[in-house]
Amino acid sequence: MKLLYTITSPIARKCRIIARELDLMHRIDEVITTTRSEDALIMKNNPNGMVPTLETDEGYNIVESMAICNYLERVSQNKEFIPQDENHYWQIYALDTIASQTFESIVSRAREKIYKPEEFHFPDGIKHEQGRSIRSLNLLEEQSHLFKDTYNKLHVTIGLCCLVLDNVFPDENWQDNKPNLLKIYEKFQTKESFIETIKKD
Ligand SMILES: N[C@@H](CCC(=O)N[C@@H](CS)C(=O)NCC(=O)O)C(=O)O
Repeated sequence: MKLLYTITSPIARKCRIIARELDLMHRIDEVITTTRSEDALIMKNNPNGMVPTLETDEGYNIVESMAICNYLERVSQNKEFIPQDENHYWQIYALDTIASQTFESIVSRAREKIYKPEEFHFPDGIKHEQGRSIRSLNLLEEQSHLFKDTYNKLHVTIGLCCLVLDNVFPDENWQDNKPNLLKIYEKFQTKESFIETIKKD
C-alpha cells in the first residue's frame, strides 16, 4: 500500500499514526506529496488533490481519513487497538465520527488563521467553528468514562484535536475542566506512533 501525505497535514498524520498502532508499517510506503498545484504528485491518485490518500495493493485509491482508517483496521490483524466487543466497537466508532468532524473543523480554522491574510478572516464564521469544538470536547469529556482507560482511534483523533488547539489556539484553553481529555492527550504524546510522525524539517 502507498499512503500519500504532506508533512504539514494533521489529518494525514492521523492515518499515519493509526497505521503504526495497527502494526501495518511493513506493508505501507509513505509518500510525501505537495498539494494545491496541477502538477502535484497527489493528482495522479486523487483528482481532488487532497491528502491523505491511500493506494491499496490492488491499485484502488481510497480518500477521506475516516475511510482510510476503516480500511486499515479491516486489513490489520491487531486486536488490541481495535475494540473487539461489538457494542464497544460501535460506541467508539460513533464517538470517533463526532471527534473527527470536530478535528476537521479545528484543522480548517487553523489553516485559515495561519495562511489567510487577516482582512479575510470572518469573525462570525470563526465563532461558529469555535462553538463546534467547545460543545464537542465537552461531550467527549462527559462521555470519557466510556473510553478513558483504553487506547484506540478515538484517542488519536482527540489527541490531534488537542495538539492543533494547543499549537494554533493556545488562548482558547481547551483543557479547562477537561481532566480526562488532558490525560488522554498527554498519553497520546508519549506513544511511539506520535513521536515517529513528528514533522522534521
Ligand atoms: N475530509 C478530508 C479532509 C482532508 C484535508 O482537509 N486535507 C487537506 C490537508 S489537511 C488537503 O489535502 N488540502 C489540499 C487542498 O485543499 O487542495 C479527510 O478527512 O481526509
